[in-house]
Amino acid sequence: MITGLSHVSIVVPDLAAAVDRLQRVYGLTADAPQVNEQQGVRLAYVVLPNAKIELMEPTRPDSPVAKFLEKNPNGGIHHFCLNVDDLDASRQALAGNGARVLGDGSPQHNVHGERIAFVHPKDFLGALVELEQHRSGT
Ligand code: CMX
Repeated sequence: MITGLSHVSIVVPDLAAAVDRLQRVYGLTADAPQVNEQQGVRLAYVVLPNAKIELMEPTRPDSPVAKFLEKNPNGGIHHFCLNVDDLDASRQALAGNGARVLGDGSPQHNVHGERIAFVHPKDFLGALVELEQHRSGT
């Protein structure tokens, strides 16, 4: 079951420059950058009361995010992320409704160690959607 909006994710060509710009222009403060080796991204979050803004840059040439930057050199919105209470149940329910949850089912994790999966953009109105299971349900 979908329980809320976790974050909107923007891929940027230069994380430090993006963090600096959000601070200077919008007064938004990002937390310290962290690396998610599995996903090949360095990221920082602006934490808002109801959701986060995630800023990401690739850490290696074969990062999926590097592929996105090749197509969009100035960056842009990459995905948004919905919280789910049970990732396996959501995967199964969505598959039963004809929506493709990407990957072979082997576990993927966000930088906080929570389980994640991605829904094929063509099966969510053209937008890439991440599903994130709350830590309590990991
Ligand atoms: N928005 C819309 N469409 C997108 C997209 C995006 N951001 N990224 C890819 N697509 C489209 C592709 O164009 C492709 O379309 P076609 O089937 O028409 O060619 C399709 O989706 C599949 O993309 P692909 O790159 O060919 O497929 P892969 O299996 O190689 O990659 C994907 C799947 C999209 C999940 C991967 O590229 C990706 O972006 N992974 C997300 C990595 C990420 O954001 N990790 C963050 C973790 C954050 C954390 O730690 O919190």
